[in-house]
Amino acid sequence: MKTIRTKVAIIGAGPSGLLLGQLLAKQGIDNIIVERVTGDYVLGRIRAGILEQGFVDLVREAGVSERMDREGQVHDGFDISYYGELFNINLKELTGGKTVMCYGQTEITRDMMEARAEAGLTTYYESSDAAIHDVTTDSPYVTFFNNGENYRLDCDVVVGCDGFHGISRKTIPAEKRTEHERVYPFGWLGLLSDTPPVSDELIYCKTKRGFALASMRSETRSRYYLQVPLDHKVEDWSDERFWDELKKRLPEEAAARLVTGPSIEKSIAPLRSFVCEPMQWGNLFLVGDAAHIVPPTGAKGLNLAASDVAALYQLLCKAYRENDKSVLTRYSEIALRRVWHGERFSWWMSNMLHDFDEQEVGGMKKATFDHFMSSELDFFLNHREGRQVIATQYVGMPYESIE
Ligand code: RFL
Ligand code: PHB
Repeated sequence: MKTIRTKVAIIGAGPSGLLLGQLLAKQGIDNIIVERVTGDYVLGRIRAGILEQGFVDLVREAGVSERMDREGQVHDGFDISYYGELFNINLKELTGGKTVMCYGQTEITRDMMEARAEAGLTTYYESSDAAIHDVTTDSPYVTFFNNGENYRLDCDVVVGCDGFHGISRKTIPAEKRTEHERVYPFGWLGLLSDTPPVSDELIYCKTKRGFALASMRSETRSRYYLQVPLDHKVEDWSDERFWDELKKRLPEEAAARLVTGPSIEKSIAPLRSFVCEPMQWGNLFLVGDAAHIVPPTGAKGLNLAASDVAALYQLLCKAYRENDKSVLTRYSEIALRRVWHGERFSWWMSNMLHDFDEQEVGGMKKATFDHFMSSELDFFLNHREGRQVIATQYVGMPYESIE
């Protein structure tokens, strides 16, 4: 067994782990990341596209923003198509100047991986059997198997950045955590293509055929999503079928402009709301998808991961500066306050924008109660106050500052 030591052991080299590692290293707090798969595999996952200002600021603070600042697109607003009628949510005007940045999770992850390698910081990719030990003592450690060798990583704290299916959350005994969950009766089928986006702004579409989203990665790369039933498989959806269905869900003018082409990635993601409370146990701290999941409709998943990182980063800096780890007990409470905001907004946006299944009643199709309730969106879109409520939450709630 090879024994190594660091201050902060991080499980998972997704955006949460890489961002925290980079920020800590800049403050001289050494850390080691243990990742299950290869770097290329991590980069193959096509996920988020929308970054809140808080995330952008953190990336700048981590010193990894050069390419994002050059290539990321600032979005002043987005559109919602409500049964074909287009409403603009002008974020900048409705929030007194706030905007979001469109820059893919793949790109930001690549930038952080490169910066980490350049700074000579250690990441053990392709590590199996990671296990977390003794987190209720002052000498926790992580064991794993890498490149033919067993490792023991001694540390002060362990940070679980290993996503929803990781081991960190499950290390907390079941009786010490409460899990809240809601699954939705549909998924999102995503398609990435090297075609110009159909619009400068994102378009969230509520239609009788189900939800659709027109998003993008650059001026030449588009990302589209369709609401599909949970039992559908990617193989059921040829590119041609996807484009045909998308055209039917986009507002007419956009559909007429749509440029189609071969997909470069296509995948189905189930939608889930999930929160684990508390987000810490002894010297183990959960960050990002390891502790909470939101449906992608509000573009909040990665952004909530970033606010967790911001809170834990500040608390760790304070703990090392003052040589007093007791401040770390505040982490879960601080992080969860913002997480629940994001959960509620994502749940609300999902309920408003999707088409819920119809029920058979007395031999006739009747729209469900949920369907009628989602007409609340009509009210929000037709009132400035309503659009302002959406905009304020879309750009993201401010981060709590830690004294
Ligand atoms: P990740 O990205 O899942 O990374 C976890 C890492 O941990 C590794 N791992 C392990 N390592 C070692 N040992 C183990 N036992 C391990 N188990 C797992 C994994 O290999 C992986 O590398 O979690 P992280 O870092 O917390 O990041 C979270 C974000 O990825 C996620 O919240 C967002 O992608 C959610 N999301 C969106 N968020 C936004 O803020 N804006 C968006 O526009 C947005 N769009 C989306 C999304 C997620 C989507 N899907 C597919 C779920 C769109 C989609 C379609
Ligand atoms: C994306 O571009 O992948 C994206 C954008 C906004 C969302 C979800 C996903 O709400």
